[in-house]
Amino acid sequence: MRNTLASIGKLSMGVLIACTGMASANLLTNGDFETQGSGGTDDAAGWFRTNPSIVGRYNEAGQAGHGDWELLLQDNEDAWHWASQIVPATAGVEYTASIQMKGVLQAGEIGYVFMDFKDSGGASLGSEWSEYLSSDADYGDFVWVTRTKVATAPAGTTQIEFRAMTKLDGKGDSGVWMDNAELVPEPATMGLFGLMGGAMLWARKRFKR
Ligand SMILES: [Ca+2]
Ligand SMILES: [Ca+2]
Repeated sequence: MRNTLASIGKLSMGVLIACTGMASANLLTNGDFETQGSGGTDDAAGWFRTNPSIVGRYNEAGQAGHGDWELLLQDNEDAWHWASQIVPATAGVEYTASIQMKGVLQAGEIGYVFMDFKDSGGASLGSEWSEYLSSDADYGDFVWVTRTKVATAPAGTTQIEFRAMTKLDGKGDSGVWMDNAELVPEPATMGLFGLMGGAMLWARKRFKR
């Protein structure tokens, strides 16, 4: 009996290790904005920008955990602007989108971590996002915070557009810096892990005493 329990224990430890390994799989390229693209120092490799004169890489030393480069979204227009990436995705899978932000915002201005779920033709199937506002409890001028959104890809999803986005008012008195963008799917082996947990419970009940 002990052997049975020990082998179940070993097996689930192996599954647990497999899950831990997969949990850190960031689908985004250059989420830390450290890699320069072909368009100059303000171009972040792998990222589309709505307007290169408003959205671009920003060099800042001495920010622990942020390397040398961040993404800066400037307050030059009363409009939505973003840096984005489109990555393959699977319907029914839960995705966690997160990004760190700091800046100066006036009332009504917003920073977003944003996901748009798309079908194979590129049509939107729905969007999910989390907001960064000057009225947030954790807001302070130039204080880094993290915003996270968890959502399940709807039926028909084959890709996700991830956006690091702002809606500023164009008065030139605001700005949002973003860094360490992540888009992470739930571990594919989570179902199996749940199964193993159930098997262990059953084995404990069955063989106790
Ligand atoms: Ca960085
Ligand atoms: Ca402003």
